[in-house]
Amino acid sequence: MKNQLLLLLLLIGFLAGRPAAAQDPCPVIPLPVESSLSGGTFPLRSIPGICYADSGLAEIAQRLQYQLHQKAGLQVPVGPGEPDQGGIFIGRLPETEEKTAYTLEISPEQVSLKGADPEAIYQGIMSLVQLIRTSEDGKLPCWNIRDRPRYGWRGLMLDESRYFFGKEKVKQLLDWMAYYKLNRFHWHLTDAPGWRLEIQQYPRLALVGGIGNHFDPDAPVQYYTQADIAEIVRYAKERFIAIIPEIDMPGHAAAANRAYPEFSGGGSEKYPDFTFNPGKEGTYEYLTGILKEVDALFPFQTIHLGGDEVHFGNQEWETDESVQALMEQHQLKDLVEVEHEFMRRMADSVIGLNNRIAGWDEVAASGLAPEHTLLFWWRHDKPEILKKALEKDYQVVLCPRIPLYFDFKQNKTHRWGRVWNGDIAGLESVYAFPFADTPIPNGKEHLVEGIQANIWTEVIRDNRRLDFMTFPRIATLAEAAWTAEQNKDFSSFRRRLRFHLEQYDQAGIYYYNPFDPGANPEAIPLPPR
Ligand code: TNX
Repeated sequence: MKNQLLLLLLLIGFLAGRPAAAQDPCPVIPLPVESSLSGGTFPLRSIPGICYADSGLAEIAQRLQYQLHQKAGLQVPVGPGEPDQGGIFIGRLPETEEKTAYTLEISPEQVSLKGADPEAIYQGIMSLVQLIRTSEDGKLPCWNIRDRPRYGWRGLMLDESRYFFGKEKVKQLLDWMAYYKLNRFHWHLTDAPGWRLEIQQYPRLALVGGIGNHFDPDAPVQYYTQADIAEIVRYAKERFIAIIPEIDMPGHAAAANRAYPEFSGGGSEKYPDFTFNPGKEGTYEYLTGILKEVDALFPFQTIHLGGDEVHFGNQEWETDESVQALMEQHQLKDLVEVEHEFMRRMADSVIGLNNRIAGWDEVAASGLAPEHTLLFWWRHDKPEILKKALEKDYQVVLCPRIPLYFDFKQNKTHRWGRVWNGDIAGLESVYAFPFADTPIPNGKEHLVEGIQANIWTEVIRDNRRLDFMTFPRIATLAEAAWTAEQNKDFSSFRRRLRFHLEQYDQAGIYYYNPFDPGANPEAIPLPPR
């Protein structure tokens, strides 16, 4: 009896201590759709080469070469070649397969990575790099992976108006996004505290509007030149990430109004000069001129016009002569209708530039053409807005405050960060999104392009706190956005996450540690004393 008990204990101990690879489907984050392990290992220390099937894959093969060098310390020559030469083969999946799918087949002789195009193959490269980094003794376990994303839109938004982080930090964020197969970077470049984008026709926007931030209205000017933007757009493109710039209007415009007060529509006591003036013809010319430059800088052909929280500061529209004249001319009965009229005019400019209009969920009521419009549902307390928008056939991205606003707390014991009626954005709820009760009407699922987390920065004022609020929630977001619902399992995710925390340590990232919250104390948004 005693011996049997001992044996049982030994068995339990053995199972608990087995390497993650044998116990879990696969150590990769986000978890692939199908993964299985066959016997044997592929030797990493003597890879003869990387060969690619056709010249259209040469560049992506070089990307793999660079990744192996950077992330695994392996230098491997690259060139055209046939399968079965040994080493790593990069090839095409037949056209009958889904365009976003990739396969990764590892045998003791060869690694074969295939996709329809370089973008799909790139996602497979990220899986391969993660597998290599979790392998031991230079031996890569023989995984067989077939994978494809759940959503086409796997986004992250960064607010650089409230706080400006700059090129190097943004590039680092783009690197981690790519590592986790996130593919949309929504860049909130303008808001009340600062305008962060050079506009050639209106230089004061950056030179004057770029002064200050949420914490200090006199902080020295900070903005991206158009050359900086081009550099970052290129950097993102190499990682198959599209950038969506946001030029927030007609509200959240105080920084622009400091630079060009003639287009201000006024504000409120709490939010002075918060809006552009929708009653002046000149405003439309001015903003359209800005959007033309934005269009030339950002090739993804989607411009986000904001459109949120206009009521925070449009009280002066009530008494502004030009707004009153506009209301009379178009028979607009209240200020909300003025807002919609403004959005329709600006939407015409965006469509005229062959761009898609993106906007916060407020613009769902503006009467914009659904086929040209992408809505960002953020007001989690207003589920009916999402439901109605989908019924009207708007395309949507889901980014509700709870659980996808990363300025919210991730642990109730933290002192800083937002809370909504006691609700926070903890890892487990980020992981579980979309929730079973997220109101998506039957037959409208195809209109949900994907999900996105938003990093607002009123409570973030340095890189350390940005890291703390972003990591590891970025990994959690990625699995929610990529992995099929039936494969999601939070406890498996937590086991795989441990190894990623080590990678954050190696990269010098100050992250929140869910296993040991005291290990990295809360990074606080206060200036050092
Ligand atoms: C609401 S989300 C905002 C932002 C704030 C954020 C803080 C949205 C469209 N507007 O201006 O930064 O809440 O959580």
